[in-house]
Amino acid sequence: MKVIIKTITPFITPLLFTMSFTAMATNNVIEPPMVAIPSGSFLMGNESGPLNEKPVRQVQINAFMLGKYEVTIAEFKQFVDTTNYPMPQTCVHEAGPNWFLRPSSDSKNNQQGRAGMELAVTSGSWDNNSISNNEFEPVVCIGWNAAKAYIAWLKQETGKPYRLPSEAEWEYAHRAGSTSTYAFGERADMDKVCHSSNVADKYAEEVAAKLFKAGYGGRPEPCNDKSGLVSIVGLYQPNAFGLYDTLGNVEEWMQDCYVDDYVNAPVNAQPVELANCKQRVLRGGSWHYLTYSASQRAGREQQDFVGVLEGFRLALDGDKVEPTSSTLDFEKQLHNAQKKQQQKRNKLLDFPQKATGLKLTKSNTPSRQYITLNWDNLNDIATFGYDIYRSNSYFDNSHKIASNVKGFEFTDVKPTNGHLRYSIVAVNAERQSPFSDIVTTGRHETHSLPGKVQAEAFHYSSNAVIAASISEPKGDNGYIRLSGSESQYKVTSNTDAAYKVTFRVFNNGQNQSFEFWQEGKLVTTLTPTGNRGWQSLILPEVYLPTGKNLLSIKTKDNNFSINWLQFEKI
Ligand SMILES: [Ca+2]
Ligand SMILES: [Ca+2]
Ligand SMILES: [Ca+2]
Repeated sequence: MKVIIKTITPFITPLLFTMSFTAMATNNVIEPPMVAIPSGSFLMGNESGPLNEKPVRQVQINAFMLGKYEVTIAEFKQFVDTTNYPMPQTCVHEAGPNWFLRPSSDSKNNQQGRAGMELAVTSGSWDNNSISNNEFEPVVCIGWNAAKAYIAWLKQETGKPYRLPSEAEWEYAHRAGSTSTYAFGERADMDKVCHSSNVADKYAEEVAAKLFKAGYGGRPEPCNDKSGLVSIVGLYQPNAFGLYDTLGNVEEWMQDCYVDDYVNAPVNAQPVELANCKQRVLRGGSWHYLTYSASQRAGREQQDFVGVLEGFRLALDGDKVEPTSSTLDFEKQLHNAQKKQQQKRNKLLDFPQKATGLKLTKSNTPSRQYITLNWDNLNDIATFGYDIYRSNSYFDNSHKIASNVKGFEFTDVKPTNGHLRYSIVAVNAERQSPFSDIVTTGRHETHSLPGKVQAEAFHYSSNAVIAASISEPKGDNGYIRLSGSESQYKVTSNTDAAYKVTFRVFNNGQNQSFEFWQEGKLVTTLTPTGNRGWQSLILPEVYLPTGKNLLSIKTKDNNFSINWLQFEKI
């Protein structure tokens, strides 16, 4: 029989707990499924990590039980419905381009070292916020205090001394015997994180861009866990102890008061407690963060902080707990929800792989030139076709010239004149790969004189970096940077002629010089002078015979920049 408690103090006294032990046991309350964690010892912290993970110490843990999942909304709902506990009605839950920060004129509110930004606290609650979407997701927008109140209620209802885990217990259980940097391995194994955890993955990057115009700096974890936001609990592989979602999904409140290091930390499973504790520890990262290492300590949010990224799971002393019928029923319903979710996810198309091996060939017919592209067949089931992009000069934006091309070859039958660049993108109906490497027609080009030769349209270079200048005119701002290197140009002069040559170069004020070579012979060395910035340097006269000439720019300096060379007949 369910015992209805109308009001309850959030911090229950031991006396009340003792009274409830026999009187209030009930079979109706959902008690979270628990997993037995064996006793043992482990090295907590990371000697090569940040200060707050040091010093590493050996910690002894007695056998205990830990929640198999993060506590869900469905479970938490029982507590709120039964007790009318005054749940927080504001929460940091609304994301935008700056994620959970918003502009603020009060510098006192600055967050995360960002001037003029504060946490976006808006009205929102555990049962009504902008992220939660399913009762089998972990409950969030609760804060540490309401988590404790739920636990006190559950204790009273069940007679079992449920509690929050200590930080030491949590790290021990999360590691489940592993000693690697991450519970699943090392940084090099990061593509595996998506099997076990909901983190800021490639899918999250895509969803964040769509929903919030936000992202993860284009560098999410290199895999797809198919959750853009929070997920229902237990969807990923459990760890060796049978725990789900310790890494990722939502961060988890610990019992411990946050202290900046482990100097005086206990060597057993006891939580750190301080008088007037203001900050509690959070562990395990979330869907919104890049993967946390096994020793990474998070959050230390104010104890009264209420946010959408923080949840919790329960601990219980002992090594065995008989699941109640409502617990079994809850898990059955959860499994149904997981199955449904899994079916949805199976339909999600994966990210196509980036195309490799792109090659360009020119085929000249008397009337016109064709450009043919070829690339590798990666046997990628997520790739349905390829979009083809072309830019008509080095710094023209690229335009899509063909969509969803099947196969591994494409011929551009209408190439424009000039230095074309091609790149391709593997696509399916939902998403696309990053752009492939670029191929260009710019090289192996012969320039007709008189005329302007763009430095970036070289025939050969030992190490030219192509870039665009913001201070040169638009449309003529492509240049190359040479560092102790060379770029060569094939030119054709229509007569034997003397030319005035103008070099458009950048003067960085450090007397950078460059050499102008003709057919393997040094013609002259030039050094820009005067004000810092782009300038035109003139070589008054150089003789070029009819036909092909090989010209070259060489420099011994670093980051020497040249935009173009202009040849005018004298
Ligand atoms: Ca994710
Ligand atoms: Ca978690
Ligand atoms: Ca140029």
